Amino acid sequence: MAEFELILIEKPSDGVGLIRLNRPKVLNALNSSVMNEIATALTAFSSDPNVRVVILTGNEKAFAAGSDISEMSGKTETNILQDTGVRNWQTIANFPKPLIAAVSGFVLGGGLELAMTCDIMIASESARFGQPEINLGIIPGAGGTQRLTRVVGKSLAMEMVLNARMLNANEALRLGLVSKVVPLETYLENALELAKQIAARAPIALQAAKKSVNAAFELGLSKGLELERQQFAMLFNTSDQKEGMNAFLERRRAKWQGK
Ligand code: DAK
Repeated sequence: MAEFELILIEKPSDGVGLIRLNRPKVLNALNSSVMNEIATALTAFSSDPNVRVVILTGNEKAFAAGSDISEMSGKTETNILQDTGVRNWQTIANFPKPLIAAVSGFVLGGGLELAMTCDIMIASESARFGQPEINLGIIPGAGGTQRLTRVVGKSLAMEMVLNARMLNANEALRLGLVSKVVPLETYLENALELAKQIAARAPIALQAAKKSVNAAFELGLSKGLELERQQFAMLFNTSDQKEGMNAFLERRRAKWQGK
């Protein structure tokens, strides 16, 4: 894997890759180099058969406090429109394997947008979520008005985007923005345990499942059901489907081969 300066890469357990944002002095503000590194690491993980699930995390104080304001401040409309960095966001959104965000502390602006691009969010009790861009005279630009609204609904999304309202971890849990809130000391451990469990499952089915659930955000019901049916049928072309069903019938544990 390539050398990185602003993220740390680990393989903490069989089948699990971990990306840790590492700009603690600026609360993990996301500048273009960090985004390039995240996209590069994910591209490498996507073709690594030994990685089946990836965790994206920051530190206890901040997952990420947003895009780097010092990098953004002098930009013009043309700079923004021509910014090729948007490709990194697409790489993250299109990452085919399950991606878990383990978040704590500040999850703001582009940081929340990044976490919402992941598939599952596990939060520490200290996590705070917000889209405070309005305080800078801008609006969210990497999905905050779209992904957040689909999760929390219009009225609350409007309050968050128009008035920089923040959510605490329990509010985020109640709204379904995160799937679990755990003590600060164990949030990463918890995400790792979940990642290990998912990594032990049938790999092709995992990718089909991710693709199908994500289609619920992109497609209308009929098209979404059609895509689900196609993905379901495709799995009957894999050895893992035969193995999974035979193992059930023979009352033994399945051995997945990823084919
Ligand atoms: N950018 C740069 N530096 C930041 C930063 C940020 N977003 N957030 C914090 N820092 C830096 C601070 O400047 C400070 O640096 P020093 O002064 O020590 O050098 C250090 O981190 C510690 O921050 P504070 O001293 O402010 O710490 P506090 O605990 O007092 O306050 C805070 C924490 C999170 C409440 C505060 O730092 C804060 O309000 N930060 C800014 C939060 C914010 O406004 N976030 C939204 C940024 S705009 C797009 C992709 C993405 C985006 C848009 C488009 N495209 C692909 C098109 C996203 C935009 C955004 O995220």
